[in-house]
Amino acid sequence: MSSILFTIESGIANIVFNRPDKLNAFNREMALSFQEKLDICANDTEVRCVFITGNGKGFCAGQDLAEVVDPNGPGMGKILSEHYNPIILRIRSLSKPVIAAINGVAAGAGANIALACDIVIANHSASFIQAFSKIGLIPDSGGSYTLPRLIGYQRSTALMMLGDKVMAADALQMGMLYKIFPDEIFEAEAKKIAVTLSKMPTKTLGYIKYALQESAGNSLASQLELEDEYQQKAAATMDFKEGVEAFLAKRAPIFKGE
Ligand code: T3D
Repeated sequence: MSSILFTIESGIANIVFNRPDKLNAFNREMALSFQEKLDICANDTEVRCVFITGNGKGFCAGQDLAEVVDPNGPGMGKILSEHYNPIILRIRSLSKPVIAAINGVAAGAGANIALACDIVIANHSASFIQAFSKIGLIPDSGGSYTLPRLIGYQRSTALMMLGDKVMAADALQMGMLYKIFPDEIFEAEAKKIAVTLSKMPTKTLGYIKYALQESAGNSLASQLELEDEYQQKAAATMDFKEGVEAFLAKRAPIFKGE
């Protein structure tokens, strides 16, 4: 069975981590397959939103630890440079919104892949664990970059040193997530967000994503210039034309992502 399930339907690319008996932990094959699927999402103009979730009771338990000690495995030297770093950079550079729908535990690289996504939502049972220190590793997959920017230095240090499990409600309160939903309605509510995004002005959503990411290293003056640059690009899209025409005609806009 494939370690990643992948479909494209009505503008939404669905990526499902599919090693449920291992809580969807990543081995090399799965990491490379995920990169390949993200490349398809980036290049296929039909895709207007990416939706990532896990099969079974977990979202993703990070690196498959059996592979780490496997003499025939990729070896520690390659796991970050060939697996997780390219995944995080692909998610961040994708010019379309990426939703992480956290359906259960997200640990280690699994937690930090989630935090790299643009919109993170979770069910009530979901949890996040910076599990690295418990096995003698430092947080990777961008966690030391994303987490302090989301929840601050103090909380990040505590979570990363102690490796405590954070339930979805606490993660929401800390600022790690956008929304949480009861388990029974999670899938339907998560999909509603994806459907909404898939019908929005896709290029503009990409500019929003890049502007926010670039703000991390910019002065106010540089960010104002950047907003000007992206605003001109957004104003040149067909979707902007459609948005204004629809507003003036008092009708719902039909955005095509062009
Ligand atoms: O170079 C490098 O390697 C650096 C890269 C690092 C990236 C990382 O992600 S490092 C962090 C790796 N992940 C972890 O340390 C988390 C390990 N897992 C856990 O601590 C626990 O499984 C959880 C807290 C996530 C969930 O606990 P629980 O009690 O709900 O489930 P469980 O019983 O522990 O796990 C269910 C099964 O999944 C179990 O298999 P079994 O006994 O039923 O055959 C368990 O072994 C397996 N599993 C869970 N996580 C992993 C895993 N198998 C391999 N690797 C895993 N990471």
